[in-house]
Amino acid sequence: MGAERLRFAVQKSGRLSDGTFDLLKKCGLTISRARDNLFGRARELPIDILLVRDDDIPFFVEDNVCDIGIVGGNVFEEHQLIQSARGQKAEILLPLGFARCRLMLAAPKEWGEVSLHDFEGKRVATSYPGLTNAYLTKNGVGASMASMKGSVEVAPHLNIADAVCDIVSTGATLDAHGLRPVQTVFESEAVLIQNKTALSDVQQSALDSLLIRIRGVIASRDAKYVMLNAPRGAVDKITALLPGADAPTVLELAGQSDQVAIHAVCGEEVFWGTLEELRALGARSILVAPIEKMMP
Ligand code: PRT
Ligand code: ZN
Repeated sequence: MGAERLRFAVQKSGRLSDGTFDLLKKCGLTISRARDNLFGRARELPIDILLVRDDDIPFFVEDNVCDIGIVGGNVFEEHQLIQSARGQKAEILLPLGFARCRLMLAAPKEWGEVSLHDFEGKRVATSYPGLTNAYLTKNGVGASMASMKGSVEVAPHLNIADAVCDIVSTGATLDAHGLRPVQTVFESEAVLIQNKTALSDVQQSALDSLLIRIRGVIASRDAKYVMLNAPRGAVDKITALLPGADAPTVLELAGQSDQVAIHAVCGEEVFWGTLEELRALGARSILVAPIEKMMP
């Protein structure tokens, strides 16, 4: 990897990789992969990609093997807690809004209705002993941790632990193993992390370009361009309903002085319910169009 290129660690394949490569594509980057499938290279910016397991990404960024990386917030924060003796040379640059999940304490259904304090004195199986223990301690609960790399949900059946603290998305895995979620310990999403040491000018300018593009992709993800016609008297009420829109454009319709066209960029998702409310205020010919690119 050239020192004059930004070195970027991403997950080779798994729950982060689709979101990561989709993001890079939307940033206008085409990645050509080497035959060993370990390295990639962006054509449009001086960026080298290292394709690795997610667990290695915080180490690579911290040890300056790579300058930046994308990893789950859960994995990064756990790394920071457990590896704090290493000096924490990595930090979060930007949350990315994909691979959302929750780290949750869960108990066997036989426990019935339980609260956090029922974990007192119990043994909790988890791949996140740092985050779990910190959360329980902060809430005045003393429990012991059974560290496991995977298959955490089977631990109570095997009598390795009384309860678990694991990543939950839909909750189906917990349910299938007779476990019920009790408390969220950590809300996670993919994060862009960076090594704290200074970059070369070329690397810094590649990172600056990448960040502008990523911010643009995130801003336009839920954003919609909304166009509608409405009675002039309803403009205030209608613009108040448009989610996350500031300063819409209001234009008089040709030949109809009591009617206007309203155009607005909505920064948040536009739901069907909102369209019904707009219609009830007299809005007609409502169009909601996706926005492909946006630069604040
Ligand atoms: O091979 P490599 O080491 O790179 O990948 P991995 O197998 O360690 O990780 P991977 O790809 O499974 O997950 C990467 C990251 O995705 C995690 O660190 C989280 O930040 C995020 N993520 C999002 C998830 C989930 N959703 C998820 N559902 N990680 C894991 N799960 C698992 C969970 O562990 C449990 O087994 O899915 C199951 C629960 O799912 P539900 O839908 O049944 O609740
Ligand atoms: Zn992993």
